[in-house]
Amino acid sequence: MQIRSAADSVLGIFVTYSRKTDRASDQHRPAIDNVATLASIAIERNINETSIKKAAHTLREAEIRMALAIEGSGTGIWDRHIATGEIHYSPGWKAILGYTESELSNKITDSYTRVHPDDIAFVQAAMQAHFEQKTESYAVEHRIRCKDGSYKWISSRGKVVSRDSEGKPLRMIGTTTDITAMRALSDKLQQSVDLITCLTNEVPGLVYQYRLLANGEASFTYVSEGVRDIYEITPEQVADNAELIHAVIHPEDLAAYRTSLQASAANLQPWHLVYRVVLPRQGLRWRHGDAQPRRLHDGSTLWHGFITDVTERKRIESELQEFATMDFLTQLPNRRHFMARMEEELAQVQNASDTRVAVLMCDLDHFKTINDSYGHAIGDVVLRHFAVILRAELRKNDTVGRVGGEEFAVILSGVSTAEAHTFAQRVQKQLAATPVVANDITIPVTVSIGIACMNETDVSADASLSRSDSALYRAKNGGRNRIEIAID
Ligand code: GH3
Ligand code: MG
Ligand code: MG
Repeated sequence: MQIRSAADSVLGIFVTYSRKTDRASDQHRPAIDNVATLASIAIERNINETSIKKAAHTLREAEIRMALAIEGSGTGIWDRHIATGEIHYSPGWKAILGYTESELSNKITDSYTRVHPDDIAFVQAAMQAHFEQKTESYAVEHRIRCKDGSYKWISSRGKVVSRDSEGKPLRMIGTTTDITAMRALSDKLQQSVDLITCLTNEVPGLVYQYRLLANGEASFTYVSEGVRDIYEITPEQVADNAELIHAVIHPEDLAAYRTSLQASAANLQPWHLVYRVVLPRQGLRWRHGDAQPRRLHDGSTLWHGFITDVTERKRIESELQEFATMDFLTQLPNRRHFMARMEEELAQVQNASDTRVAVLMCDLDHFKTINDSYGHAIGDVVLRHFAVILRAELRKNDTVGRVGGEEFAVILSGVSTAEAHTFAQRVQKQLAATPVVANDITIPVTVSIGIACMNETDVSADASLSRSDSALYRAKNGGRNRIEIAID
C-alpha cells in the first residue's frame, strides 16, 4: 500500500511479506494501516529535518560569504547594546586596529578611550544626535588609536536597530572602514591644491583658468586672489559671473578684448593683449594678459593664463617716448621732433598750394651776458620763462620747438607772414611785460625774431627754417629786439 504524507503526496510503498500465501486478514488490516501511518510520519519528519538542515547550511554559507566579503573589504562590524554598556566587535574590526580576536574588552567606555582626543567631542555628539533620533543614521569620520599606539582614520556608520516603547535606543549595529589610505591620498591632493593656491596667490597679478563652452557660455574655473587687485572683484563674484570683467574693461578696449579671445579660441593661438581697465578704487590702469588655450573633448576651450598690472611700464614707456621727442628743460618738443612736424607741414603745403604756413625763428638777445651776469641756473629760468610765454601765445594746431640753446622755432599753420608778424609782436610785448625776477633782481630779456613762409617748391623743411634764420640774422644786425620777414 502507498504511504502518503499529510498533504497526500506519495512518500513510498508499504509492503508486507508473509510465508503464507493468504492475503492479510481483515483483523490485521488496522495494524498494518497504523504501521503505514507511523512510517509516513517518520519519513516526513526525516524529510523536514533534512530540508531544515539544508536551509540552515545554505544560510550559514551565505553568512560566511557575507562575513568574508565584509572582512575582505577591510570593514569591521560592531554591535552595541546600549542598556548593558557592551559592544561586540567582529574579528575584522579588531584586525583594523591590530588586535587579535581574543583581545579588547567589550565595554563601551573603553571604546571611547581609543578615539583621538580632538575627535571625541563630535563623535559623541553625532552618536547622541542619532540616539535622540535627530539623525537618520550615525556616520562620522575620526581617528582611532591602534594597538601599537598609532592612529588610523576610520569611517564609522551605524543605526539603532531596536528601541524601547519610549524610543530609547537598545541596540545599535554598525560598520567601521579603514580610510587612512584614502585620507592620506585626499590630504596629499589637498596639499597640492593648497600649494598651487598659495603660489598663485603670491604671484603678482591674476592667475586663472577660463573656460568657454561651445555654446558661448564662459566661466572662470579658477582665479587667484590677485583678481581683487587686477579687476577689483572678489574671486567669488567672478566665479559666479564671468561677465563682470566686461564692466571694468575700458569701453574703447572691450571690442579688442572680445575679438582677441575669439581669435585665440578659433585658432588655438596664445592670447596676448594689453588693454585698459577703469576701476572704482584705482581708476584707469593698464593690464597685460597672456594665456594658452586648448580644446577639450566637449568642444569647449580652456585657457590657463595670467594678467599683470603694466600701468607703471606704460608710464615709463610714454615717459621715454616723451624724452625722445621732448626737451627736458623747457618741456617743449626737441629739434628732432620739431623738424618731423616741419616735414608734415611741408607735405601739406605741397599737397594743397593754397595752404599757408609761417615759420618763425626766435633767438634770445645777449643770452650769454645773462648767463655770465646771473649764472647758468638763472639762464635756465629765463629759457623756461620764454618757453611758457611762447606756448601761451600758440593755438592748438601750432608747434613750437627748442631747436638750439636759446633758439626757439614756431610753426603757425594757415597763417600769412603778416599775421605771423603780429604774433611775433605779441610775444615780444609779453616778454617785455613779464621780466624774469630772480633773487630780487629783475632781468630784462628781449628776443629777435625772423619770419619766413613755407613754399611748395621747398625741397626740404630746412629751406623755410633757413630763410627765417636769415631774417633773424638781419634782426640781430638791425639792433636786436626786432622782427624781420624773409624776402623770398
Ligand atoms: P645774441 O644776442 O647774438 O644771440 O647773443 P647771445 O649771447 O644770445 O648768443 P650766443 O650764441 O653768443 O650765446 C648763447 C649762449 O647760450 C651760450 C650758451 O652758453 C648758452 N646756453 C646754451 N644752452 C644753454 C642752456 O641750456 N642753459 C643756459 N643757461 N645757457 C645755455
Ligand atoms: Mg643763438
Ligand atoms: Mg642769442
